[in-house]
Amino acid sequence: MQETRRGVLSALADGPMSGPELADDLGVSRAAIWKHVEALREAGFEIDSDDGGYRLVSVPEFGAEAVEFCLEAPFSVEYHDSIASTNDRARELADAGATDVVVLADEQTGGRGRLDRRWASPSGGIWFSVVCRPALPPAHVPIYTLAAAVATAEALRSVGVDAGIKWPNDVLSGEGRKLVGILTEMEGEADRVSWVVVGIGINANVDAGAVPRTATTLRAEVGDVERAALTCDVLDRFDELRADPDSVLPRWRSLSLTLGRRVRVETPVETIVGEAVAVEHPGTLVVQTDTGERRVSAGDCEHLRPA
Ligand code: BT5
Repeated sequence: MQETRRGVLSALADGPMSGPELADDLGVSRAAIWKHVEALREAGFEIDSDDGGYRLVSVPEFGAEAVEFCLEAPFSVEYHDSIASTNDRARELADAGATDVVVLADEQTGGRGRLDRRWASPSGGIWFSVVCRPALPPAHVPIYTLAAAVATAEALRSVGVDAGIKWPNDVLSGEGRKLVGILTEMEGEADRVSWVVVGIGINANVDAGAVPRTATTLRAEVGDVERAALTCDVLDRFDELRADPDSVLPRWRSLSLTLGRRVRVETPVETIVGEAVAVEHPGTLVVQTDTGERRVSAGDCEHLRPA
């Protein structure tokens, strides 16, 4: 968000203020304050003005400004009411050199899962993709996927959802239904990534009938949520985790629904069945099978009943 505009908002968040006071505080003209207030009104902020000055009445429910208003992490936000896929748009921005940009949408018409599966993304959800340029070798990128799962599961717990993580990247409800999917894509050289796009889809204010039967939504679990606040919470946690990668695995383990379970993991080349006994940097699952320990870095994991 433009800096003066952000200044106007944070001043008004503390209480009403007159145009001249705002102008003085922010070091701009009164006409400039008026222009910024008009722009904020257009973006959905309800700002009253009377003899006492300007008063912030309400903030928009969703959108770039709503998220930038509550965000502490240094991301800028590009918002779309409807877009094919936020990951596709984020990849375009990444190819053009962008970093720390979030592409956010209310609806996706071509949402993608892993292996080009379809991802249902009706209006009312929280569909977004984060463009990052970490100084990492490609083999370490899975830690970003785990960080996104931790950030999302923790944020969902803070709004009352009994969320846990199924390896590697599904956030499930207490009954094991999928609430969130994460799709990480990257480009890079052998020793260093050029960009990483982390796509996160949260079934938020959506009817359960609009997502597959194996899934659920926040509306069905806890009722509608404040989407902008939840998006900010996820992004702030993700930003904190990427700055301290060593904190990801301990937090992931404490949210894990997979460790200690019997699992079947389908990898591109084989099927591994056994007990999930550990997760190791950068996100490798260790499975104890009848023939010994196996380490898996990617695949689809299914939780099985105990043998
Ligand atoms: C995922 O794939 O779980 C990754 C989903 C990532 C979606 C986000 S939304 C923002 C960004 N932009 C995109 O285009 N994508 C990302 P996977 O593990 O392959 O799971 C896909 C499977 O989940 C599908 O085959 C369905 O069975 C199921 N599914 C589809 N839509 C769903 C939904 N809304 N909720 C839960 N499950 C769903």
